[in-house]
Amino acid sequence: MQATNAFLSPVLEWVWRSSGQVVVLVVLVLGVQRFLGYRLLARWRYSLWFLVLARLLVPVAPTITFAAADFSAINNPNGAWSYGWMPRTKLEFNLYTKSDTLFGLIEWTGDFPPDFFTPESRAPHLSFNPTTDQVEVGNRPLEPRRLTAHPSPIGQRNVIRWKAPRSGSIEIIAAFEGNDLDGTTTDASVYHNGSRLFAGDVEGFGKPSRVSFCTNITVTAGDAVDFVEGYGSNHTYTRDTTRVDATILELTGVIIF
Ligand SMILES: [Ca+2]
Repeated sequence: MQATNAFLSPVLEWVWRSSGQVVVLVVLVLGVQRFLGYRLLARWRYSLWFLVLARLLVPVAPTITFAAADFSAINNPNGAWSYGWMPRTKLEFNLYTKSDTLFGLIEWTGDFPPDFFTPESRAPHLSFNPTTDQVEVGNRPLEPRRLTAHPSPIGQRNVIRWKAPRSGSIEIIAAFEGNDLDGTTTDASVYHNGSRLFAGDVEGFGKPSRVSFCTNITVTAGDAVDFVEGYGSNHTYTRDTTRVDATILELTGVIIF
């Protein structure tokens, strides 16, 4: 249910805003009619209401893509989405190359050399709960159909990338939340073609730790929007499992009054 709510939330937000636009238009039409009264010719009266009708009939629903809903355990890239990592201080995107099942979760990670990390540490990875039940791995309860990210001990950052399939206006909706009961300490960022649009710190567990971001931008086909998770200002990666909700609304074709 929570996963469904997370998916519907941006949709309902958009519907609410879109409905508000229709209400504003109706009020404007009524205002013009009242102001002009009998001076408003019948054909203009019909034209104004035709405008309202057209607004209601025009297909205005945006294309909505939600990284967790679109998740693939097989393909990377996966349509507009891809999963990968970046070095701590560089914006070099590297695709994850390995997908495996671990503790009931599907995990994407890279083909890192075995001696690249200390024996007890792990490579950066993205995890997805494919079940309809919460999966608990140690202190990390992962809700059904959700994505979490975990950085590496040397600061390699997780990246969920959305690549624009076409040019137009989009709305980016991002949320990052601590997913370790002992308290996550990570940094969250959103980039558009390497320019940072948002930065925040995730500290703690659950909703109190949540940082979120929403904005409208114009993209050209092929542009990259990156949802990035790093090991935070404390430069340690333990307990750094972070839930990532990444949503894109393509607004091209939507009439906005
Ligand atoms: Ca940390």
